[in-house]
Amino acid sequence: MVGGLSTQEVQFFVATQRVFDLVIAANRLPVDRVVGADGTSQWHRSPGGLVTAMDSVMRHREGAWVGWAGETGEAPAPFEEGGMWLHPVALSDEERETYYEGFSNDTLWPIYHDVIVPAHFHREWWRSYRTVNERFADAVCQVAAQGAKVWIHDYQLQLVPAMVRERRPDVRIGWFNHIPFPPVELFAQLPWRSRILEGLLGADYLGFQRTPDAQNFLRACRQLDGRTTKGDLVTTQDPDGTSRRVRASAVPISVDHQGLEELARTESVQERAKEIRASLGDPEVVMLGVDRLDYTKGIRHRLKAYEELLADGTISSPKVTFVQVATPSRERVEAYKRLRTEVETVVGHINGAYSAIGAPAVHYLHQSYPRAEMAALFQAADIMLVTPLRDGMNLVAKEYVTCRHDDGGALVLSEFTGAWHELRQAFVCNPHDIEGLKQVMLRVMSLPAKDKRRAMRALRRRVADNDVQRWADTFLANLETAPERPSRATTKGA
Ligand code: GDG
Repeated sequence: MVGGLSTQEVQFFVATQRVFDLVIAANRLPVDRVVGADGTSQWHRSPGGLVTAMDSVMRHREGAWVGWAGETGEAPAPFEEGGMWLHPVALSDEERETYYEGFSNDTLWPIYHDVIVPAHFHREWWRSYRTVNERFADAVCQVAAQGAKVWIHDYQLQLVPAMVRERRPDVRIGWFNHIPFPPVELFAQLPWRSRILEGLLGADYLGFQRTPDAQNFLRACRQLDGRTTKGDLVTTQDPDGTSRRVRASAVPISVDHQGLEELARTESVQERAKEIRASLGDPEVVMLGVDRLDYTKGIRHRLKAYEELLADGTISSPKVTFVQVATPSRERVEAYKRLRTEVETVVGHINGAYSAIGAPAVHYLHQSYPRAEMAALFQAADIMLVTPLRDGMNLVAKEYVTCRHDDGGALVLSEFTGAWHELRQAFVCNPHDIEGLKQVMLRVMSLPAKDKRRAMRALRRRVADNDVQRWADTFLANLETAPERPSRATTKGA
């Protein structure tokens, strides 16, 4: 008997099911079910940073993806879609509230994003998080071939690494955190902090967006649980008493540079970009924001800066026009409902005060768009405003740069994004500093085109060199070479 499953059980699974050498586990499958007017249903790609990145990675690899299909109740049977084996995990109505909206999005998300809104702690949310993580671990074990690589994603599944290890010590386990890992002072607030560290330390390799995130994790292991760390390695003991080392380091995520640039170069996208500018009334300056409607993204801050510039007469609409795409997100969580009301009130206020008939000062779009439309919007924008208060990476910044094959446009980027650690030629801002943000906007508007082009060329080189395939290759190579289990096993309590 090894861990939770006997060798015979593992062999039974491997012999009777479709199993894979690479298994992805993420909260959501990369697809949503869309039911047509005739009642037939189809699977469409779901939006969001993780899916955007992993979808292009998996197009070049064979593997299975374990995740929730987005509807509560019984899980659909596993199926193949776009060359990938999708293995749905069920969530009940209650689990959606407690594991997903509760513990993941109302406890962990705020704690991991500098407590921009207060985090809520409920023991029943934690119990549900554990139960759902067990279910994910079971599903992973069903589709993992002997010795497979298991790549677990994000804050919703932090207990899965240890749960998989317990059941299947034969597989190699990696985990990647798409969001920041908080400083120890914030992480320490979590009543279940040690259980989360134990869960993560079930992995062989832990990947983070930035080195400071990995360092926060290592510090938490040292300061909260007294574990030994050396460089990027932390020593842990498995439940059977075996001592192991786990590596925790930075592997910054990126975008499918080639694929997206090809899309942006198509004639239809370039035509559409012109059309967008024309329908905005051919303004002198188009500023653009594209975000999930999330309080971490600094949408209110950039609106405030824009409003103040209009109010003090430094700029005027429609000469300068602002387009904000705010993709619907987590709409059942209270903090997100409040944010939506706030943003829409501010937009209404700005438009009431500064619009002309047929020319709103802010074009606010609470909708989701096809990728080609996003590429056209990026090309239509003179200034891209990426102003999060805290963001693991921010793929929108990298997508904008990728779509600017004309070397046009300018990227204003918050210093609190992971992207800023790589995209140093962007025009940096501190979104909390509204005065500073206004100055950056004005500076970019008045800067000579040749200076902006030089900055854009450098940004584009950076993203082209570090694309999403390179990110995935590096992660998987790190997982491959992560410290092996030392041969000398210690006994419990030794
Ligand atoms: C998390 C972390 C990290 C948005 N609206 C539409 C649409 N999107 C796409 C964007 C981009 C993605 O969604 C959003 O990615 P971000 O990175 O900006 O942000 P999160 O969703 O918060 O992602 C983040 C990321 O994971 C990856 O590790 O960078 O820090 O928070 O790709 O283009 N795509 C389409 N229509 C939309 O309306 N097609």
